[in-house]
Amino acid sequence: MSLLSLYDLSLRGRRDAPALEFDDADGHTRALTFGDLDARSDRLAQVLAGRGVTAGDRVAFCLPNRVAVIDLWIALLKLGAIVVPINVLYRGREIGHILADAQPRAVVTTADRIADFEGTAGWDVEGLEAEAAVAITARPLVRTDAATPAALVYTSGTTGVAKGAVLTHGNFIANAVSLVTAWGITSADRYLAALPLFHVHGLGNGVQCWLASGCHMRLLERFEHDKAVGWFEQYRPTLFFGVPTMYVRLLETAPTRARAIGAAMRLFVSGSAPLPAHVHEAFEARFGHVILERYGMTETLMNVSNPLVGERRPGTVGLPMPMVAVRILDESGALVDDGVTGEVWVKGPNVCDGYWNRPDATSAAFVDGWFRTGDLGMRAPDGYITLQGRRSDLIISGGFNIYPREIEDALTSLAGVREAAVVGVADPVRGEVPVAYLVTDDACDLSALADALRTQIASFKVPRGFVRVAALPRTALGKVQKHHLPPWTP
Ligand code: MLC
Ligand code: AMP
Repeated sequence: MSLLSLYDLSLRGRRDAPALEFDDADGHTRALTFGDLDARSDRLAQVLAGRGVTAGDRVAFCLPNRVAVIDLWIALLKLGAIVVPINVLYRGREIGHILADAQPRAVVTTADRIADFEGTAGWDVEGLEAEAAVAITARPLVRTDAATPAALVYTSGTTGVAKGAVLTHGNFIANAVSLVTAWGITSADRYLAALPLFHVHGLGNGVQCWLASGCHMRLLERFEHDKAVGWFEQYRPTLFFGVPTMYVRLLETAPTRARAIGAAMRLFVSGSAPLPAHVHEAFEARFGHVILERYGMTETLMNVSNPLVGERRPGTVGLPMPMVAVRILDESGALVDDGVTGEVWVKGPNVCDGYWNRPDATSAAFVDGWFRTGDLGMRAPDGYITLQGRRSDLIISGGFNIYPREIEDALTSLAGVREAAVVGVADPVRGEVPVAYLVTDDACDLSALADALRTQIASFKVPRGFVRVAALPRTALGKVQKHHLPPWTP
């Protein structure tokens, strides 16, 4: 089965059913049926084929959430092409690396951003939409199956260089089928989509669950915390997927409004970063709902989830997903006992094929068919898994990943910065924020560093604090001992 055959249960099987609501560029709310989505993506596929896109080609997009992302996703799958999502917050360094690695035929983006993709064909999304509006409605005849790559999703590696996880049609199918089953999603659900569609939480979970179940989706351009309550009240969703920062923001909702939102809701799901137990508890008190926390990765889609029916245990990520096996191993590769911390390894049809162009990274990540997540965890005797950090020094801020090494490299490329060490510091809203410790020339102006970085890397990666130190604490072998850096206060 290809992903498209799964979608056809909705696209062709529920043609006249309302599928999607979104705001167009003029701020008008528009509605589409599943049949409309099928026809729109057929037309867009014809336009893309006319521009030379064929099976196996990579086509990137760098767009905020809008209907064009949905049309593109389905159209590119219909062509057997490989979708490369690019975070809209990415800047020069990040974009340059993805383009050089994925070698996309084109990047679909807004007119104002085409210049950011120098060296690659930039296709203006509005131009594509206008052409598609008058194209013929015919589905291309391209054969795809579970092994066909569907997307190349970049995720930062421990080396600081982002790697493209090759996610197949089969990976997305396995993830969609397990989530729809495990979380009881049906065509009666109403899903409020506020997560960015350029990451797997929004794309691999949100969009897939929607199309596989045939439920209704309200697409928001992005999560804006001052407007979020209004959307919940207006749309009355039954289903919401969010990162912990969104739940922290939602706690500001007045109690009576929160209760009313909770009364219409069936399921709140959290993931992509740890949900603090106190947020879990405060949310239950305010909204009358126990958030269901789950654990996934770009490379594996969803691995572990608290149950829909049964105990959703705060501070844990629950039990392995229906098709996923989980083992926890020590440094020597031996299974650890219950209650003992080790590295989480996973296996299942959800796990990606490997990293694009990176045989070494791929063989380092896979051992005997098991994928090493790099996450540390522990299993309770009743099977519930608790995550306890990572083997690497990944920082997660608002659900976006930050590898210190990438920021350190960007910092040391700036004039006057001799050495840099970046660490994550706890933040009540974003979970963590990055802070930089620097050894610099006397003339180096710390206050200018943030602006200089902003042109190179995404704003969420720009350190919130810059601290000058005489030297970085190092081991005898020269490795920076980040835990010996002085504390930082905002
Ligand atoms: C955030 N910003 C955005 C944006 N999201 N800008 C454009 N589009 C978006 N989608 C920018 C803002 O402009 C601002 O920039 C900064 O981020 C913070 O914005 P805010 O309005 O203060 O937001 P806040 O209330 O803090 O919430 C941030 C957030 C965002 C939660 C909306 O962090 C977010 O969308 N996170 C989701 C990330 C995600 O999907 N991760 C999944 C990865 S997959 P400035 O310049 O002021 O800093 C994965 C696997 C798995 O991890 O298990 O799911
Ligand atoms: P990404 O590379 O963006 O896909 O991020 C994946 C990482 O996010 C995982 O390896 C985990 O470290 C982290 N993560 C995802 N879900 C959770 C969760 N529920 N609790 C803690 N960490 C999580």
